[in-house]
Amino acid sequence: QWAGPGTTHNLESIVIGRCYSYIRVVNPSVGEKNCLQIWEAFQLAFVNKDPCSVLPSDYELYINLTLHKIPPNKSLFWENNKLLVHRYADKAQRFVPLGDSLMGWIADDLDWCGQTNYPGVDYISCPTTSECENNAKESFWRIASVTYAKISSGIIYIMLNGSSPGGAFPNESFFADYELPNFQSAQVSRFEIWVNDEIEGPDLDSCGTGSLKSLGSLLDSRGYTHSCTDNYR
Ligand code: ENP
Repeated sequence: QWAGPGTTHNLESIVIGRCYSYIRVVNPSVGEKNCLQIWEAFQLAFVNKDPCSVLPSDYELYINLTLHKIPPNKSLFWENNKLLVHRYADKAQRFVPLGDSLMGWIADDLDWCGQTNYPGVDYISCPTTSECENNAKESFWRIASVTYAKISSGIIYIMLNGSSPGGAFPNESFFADYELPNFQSAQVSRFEIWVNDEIEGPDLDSCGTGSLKSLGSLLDSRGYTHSCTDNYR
């Protein structure tokens, strides 16, 4: 029925397992969390519901239960370079991008959506954002992005892809729409932008030109100091 992949099988086991794995092995510094309650809060947002009627606020309990501090200077935002960012971040060892925080770690690469009929979850297909905006995944990442930006502090790092055909900084992006408006200016010292081209890839965009100019202006208009480095090693 829908264009997106259906719910990942064994979702409950994966969510609960990832939660325990995160708090016990990956990043025990976040302290004790109730993984069963976290699963209950997660499924509460979408199970047995119309897959196009899930709002970001439906995940509020999940966000509150998974929340932990992100150390200053450890936040890393990105666009179109997921693999590089997460290899570099090294499971929260070097940086803590949203996908390496508990709320993002649990959901990363999973698919999920509900349906009103039995069994309450659609394992066949899920709506994409072009089919309906208020879908289970989109709403999840929206509230997660807003929350992550709000709790980020110190130097804020942004890693972008200089070989991206649409420009390193797409003007419609989670960063522009949900993160940039939600930084707490009093706790942010400055922005450090890295523009990395793909290995052997084209150099389509770089610091100070094209889409990076727009990002610079957006940061200026909000009064933030920023610097940019091309192909930071
Ligand atoms: P894409 O399209 O390159 O990659 C999206 C994939 O990364 C999906 O598999 C998604 O898991 C997972 N993911 C991890 N963090 C996020 C996320 N944070 N997000 C959406 N998906 C995420 O990434 P996008 O869509 O451009 O998003 C990058 C954004 O993440 C940046 O704004 C960055 O600063 C932010 P799943 O379960 O959906 O398959 C926010 C939105 O941290």
